[in-house]
Amino acid sequence: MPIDATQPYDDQNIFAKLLRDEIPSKRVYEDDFVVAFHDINPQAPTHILVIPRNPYVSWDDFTAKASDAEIAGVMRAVGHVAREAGLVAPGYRLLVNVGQHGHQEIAHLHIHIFAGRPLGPMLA
Ligand code: DGP
Repeated sequence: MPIDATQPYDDQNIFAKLLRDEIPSKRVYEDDFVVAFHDINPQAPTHILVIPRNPYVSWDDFTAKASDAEIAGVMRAVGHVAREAGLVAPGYRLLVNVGQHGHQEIAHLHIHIFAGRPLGPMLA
């Protein structure tokens, strides 16, 4: 079920638990700003999620509240993860779902990285 992107942050969401290592994940990268891990239900041969360590419900929450340094740190980390995974030459797609119409299901900001095959003009 898609979430309401305007809801307060709930520290019992799945990605909050994943950050606290209360549920397992296949991590591929982490730094001061983010943790990156494989999506449990991949929609492409490579499907990685990058999430901020700090508690933001959505892209809206993040861009409204995060410092410029944190926004830069998260964006740089996304680029780093894609580069380290060898995705730049073949290419990849970034996606952020927001709220009901965006079909965001987990109420902790996550940036999708899709790759590994030609993705066509749109995923939706
Ligand atoms: P979205 O629709 O943008 O909220 O995408 C949520 C993604 O999160 C979806 O692709 C599946 C993934 N996901 C859900 N639960 C888990 C989990 O427990 N572990 C991992 N690794 N991914 C999860």
